[in-house]
Amino acid sequence: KKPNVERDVTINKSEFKAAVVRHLHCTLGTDENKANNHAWWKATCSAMQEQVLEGIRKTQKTHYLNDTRAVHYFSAEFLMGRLLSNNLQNFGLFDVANDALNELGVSLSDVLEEEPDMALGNGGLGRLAACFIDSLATMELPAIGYGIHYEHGLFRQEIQGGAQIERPDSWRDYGNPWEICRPESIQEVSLYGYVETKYGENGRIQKEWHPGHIVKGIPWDIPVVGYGGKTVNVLRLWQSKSSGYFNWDVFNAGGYVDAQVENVQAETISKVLYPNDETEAGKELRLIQQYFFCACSLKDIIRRYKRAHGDDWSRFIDQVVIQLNDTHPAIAIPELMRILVDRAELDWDQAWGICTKVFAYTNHTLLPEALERWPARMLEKILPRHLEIIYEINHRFMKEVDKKWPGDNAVKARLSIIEEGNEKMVRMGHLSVIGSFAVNGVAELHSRLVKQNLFPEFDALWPGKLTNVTNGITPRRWLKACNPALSKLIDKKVGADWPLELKKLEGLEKYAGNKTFQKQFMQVKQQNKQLLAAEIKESLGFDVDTNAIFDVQIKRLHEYKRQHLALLHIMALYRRLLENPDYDMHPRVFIFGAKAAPGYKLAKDIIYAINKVADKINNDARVNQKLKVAFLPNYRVSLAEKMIPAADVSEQISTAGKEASGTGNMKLALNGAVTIGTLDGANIEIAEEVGDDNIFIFGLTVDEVNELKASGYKPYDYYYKNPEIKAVLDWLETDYFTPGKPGALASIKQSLLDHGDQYLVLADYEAYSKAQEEVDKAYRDKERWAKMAIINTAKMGKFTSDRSIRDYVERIWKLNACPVRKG
Ligand code: 26R
Repeated sequence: KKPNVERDVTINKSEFKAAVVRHLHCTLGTDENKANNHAWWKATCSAMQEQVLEGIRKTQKTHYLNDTRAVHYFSAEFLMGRLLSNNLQNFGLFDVANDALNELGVSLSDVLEEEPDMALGNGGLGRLAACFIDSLATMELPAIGYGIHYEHGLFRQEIQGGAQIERPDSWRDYGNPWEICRPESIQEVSLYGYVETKYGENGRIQKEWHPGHIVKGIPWDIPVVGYGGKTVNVLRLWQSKSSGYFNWDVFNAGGYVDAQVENVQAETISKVLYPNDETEAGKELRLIQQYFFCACSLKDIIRRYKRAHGDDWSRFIDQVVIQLNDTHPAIAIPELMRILVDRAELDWDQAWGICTKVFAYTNHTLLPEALERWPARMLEKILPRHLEIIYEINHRFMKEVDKKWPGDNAVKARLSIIEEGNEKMVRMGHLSVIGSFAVNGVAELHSRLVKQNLFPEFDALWPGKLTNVTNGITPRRWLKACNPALSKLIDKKVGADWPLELKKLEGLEKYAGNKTFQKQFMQVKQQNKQLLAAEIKESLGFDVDTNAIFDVQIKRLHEYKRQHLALLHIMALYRRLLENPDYDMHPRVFIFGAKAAPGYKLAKDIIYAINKVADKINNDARVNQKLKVAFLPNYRVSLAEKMIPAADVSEQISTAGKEASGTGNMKLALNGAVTIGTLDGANIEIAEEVGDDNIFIFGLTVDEVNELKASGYKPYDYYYKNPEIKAVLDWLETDYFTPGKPGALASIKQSLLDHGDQYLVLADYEAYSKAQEEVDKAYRDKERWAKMAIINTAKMGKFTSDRSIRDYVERIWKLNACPVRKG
């Protein structure tokens, strides 16, 4: 059965073939005999792009004619991955392309592998943005993503001698067939300089910002094809360029070289994505990046609005809603105030009334070190007018606080945008809450903690403003495209429209106990494991047994995510096997993928330790029939698409209260992996959906974590109490895993004992180890496991990003779908 979606695009195999060959000839200047896979990839993209461009044109025309309200998703990161397979899939042309290329003697799957990932993001937040714009287009909602056209995305990870090495990512080096440059929409952005205060005729104080620099923003549009191929929205990414402005002064002063230096500085803005995840570096260039893309995007929005409504601002709030993806674009709030007050000459209250009906803010983390704070001095230098505006916002806000809590200076200090201290800091989270009409966390537990701990008085001040929207993932990429075998099996059981209505997967539940279906389901898993085993062999050079449990932990490396908890357990299993060769366990392969921020020492040490322990275990004939460890280098979207369908077990073992939501947890469960996890983030909601029998929950709850910390957590107690913990920690200090280099892994032990084990690894160790024994037992019961796996897939309906977007649309954005049809 074909998906029950009517499509505008109708192109058959021979037409597709002709288009590919035409592009091979006319776009690439090569031919069928000379073309390598890269050329075939480009030609196939170009053939697709014909359909895509038609879709963009129709969509934009329809939105314009209907004068639609639209959401503008502001995000410093969009982790798109590869686009060809997704676009083919969403246009319903995957099989057409496959057959067409086949007849040309070319393998589509090889061609797809030619595409570099578009890795303009770090992790969860960036990938969420990508899933959201997929859902927005699929649901035919008027939407545009705004971000930065980084020349270099997240670094490529190499592993040398077990250690992470960062290499530049160059996703556009050989051209990007998808992006469309729009020189007609270039914008200019001001930086530095000073503010002049003038007095107008009516006594009105006028502020004029005399910038020191002006840079140009060049927009590149990336198509976002909705499933069904009807709506094609765009992701608009800004590239910085020198404007030439101000350089003339320098030039006239004889500074030709200095002028070139300024050019280089302007072009530096969009050069590289900061690879820090959850650690604020406070770098000037990062603030400039944020302001650069926000200012370009706001100008773009206002230009489009004025084309339809002229200088009448009264309908702005009906047409425009801007979602801030974390505080990275929070500077857009004072920027819109500046435009309205200084440029459009609205009075403050009117301007603020508009602002606070336009912005909504999503918080993605509670970790204190990830909350953005900018030194007031830095803001003053780069954006002098914005700092003034922030002070004015804060001044008026403090008056409001005083009305609610008269004379309470402590509450004022807590709520103020400005953090007083040695160095005055601007808290971007506070600014975002104050300047937005809605604030949301990304899972039930997280949103509760945002309300209770992060912004407590704000909830009392504005009841209802702080809410929850649980994250989701697009089932098009994360099941239909990445797991074709399972998708076909599901089609047969519940029909083919589950990618649009994921709750339909519940139809699988009634087959969960069915022997035949269990066999089919686990056969698909087995095939996927074979594919991943081949990948492991190719990348790491060793074999893994596909009858073993594939136990997968894939996410950025961070202490709170506790990859080292998994590592301690692996070492313990190794030790048990050495002490007792008959130690009873089902063979297991632990598979990791993780990048560490380049400046995060302990995270890099953990990667090194995983690789060193892996080397030893994999080459130890005494144990390697039962135990293997594979750390796959350069974890990224396209690698996730290969790992997730092959996973039996999904590791979601963060310290309770620290992982805002997680989204890998959803992807793995959707593909039939069973979770071992803590009661954290969306794990809690996953457990609610699948039921306690179909998930392995262990460890301290948020309340228990708080109690333990309040009572004075002493990691040494666990070290002395539990001989296995002591043994593996001591083992880390020897040179067993790093021959000739004793102590090379000692920093991990130190962090857990001498540095206080902030993330309670040792406190949760025993519970984790016991839960892993339960996993082992469950897996050995083939029927029980198959049933669990099926139920996990069946119960993931809630976690489609279509549901998340529906929540945003109904509760926050108030948008209407706008069907795009022929013509
Ligand atoms: C300030 C800067 C250095 C920075 C801080 C934090 C840069 C990037 C981040 C990453 C954060 C915001 C992030 O990705 N959070 C993740 O968001 C996901 C999507 O909501 C969640 O699923 C995940 O739990 C959370 O860690």
